[in-house]
Amino acid sequence: MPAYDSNNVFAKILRGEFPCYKVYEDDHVLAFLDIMPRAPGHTLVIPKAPARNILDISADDFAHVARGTHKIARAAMTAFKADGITIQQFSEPASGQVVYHLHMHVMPRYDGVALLP
Ligand code: DGP
Repeated sequence: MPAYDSNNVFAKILRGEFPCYKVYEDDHVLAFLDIMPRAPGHTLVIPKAPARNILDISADDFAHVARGTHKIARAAMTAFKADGITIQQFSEPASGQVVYHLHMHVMPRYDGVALLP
């Protein structure tokens, strides 16, 4: 697996070099709206620690990501009056990963409504 590359767009967002619509931030994670939403309120939760994907992060650092994802999923249910939540995470090209800084997709879902492609 290639090493972490700090030129990726989410690293630039973390450094403040690229804009984002911030939803939540603490010492360990940042959450912001996905630029290509597959559902209303589609949010990405990323670690501040440099990690290419879930295969490249310590269990301790991932615990912070899990905690942030849990918080965002519950908040999104209320904020977007959703019926459910889909969590997705892609690691490495074979899975469909495009941006190489670990991110959790948090997507509000509605009864009978499919995700956008
Ligand atoms: P993937 O690596 O396959 O999980 O897809 C990357 C996701 O990141 C995709 O849903 C679009 C989103 N994305 C890509 N570039 C940007 C960006 O500059 N800003 C934001 N907010 N989202 C981005």
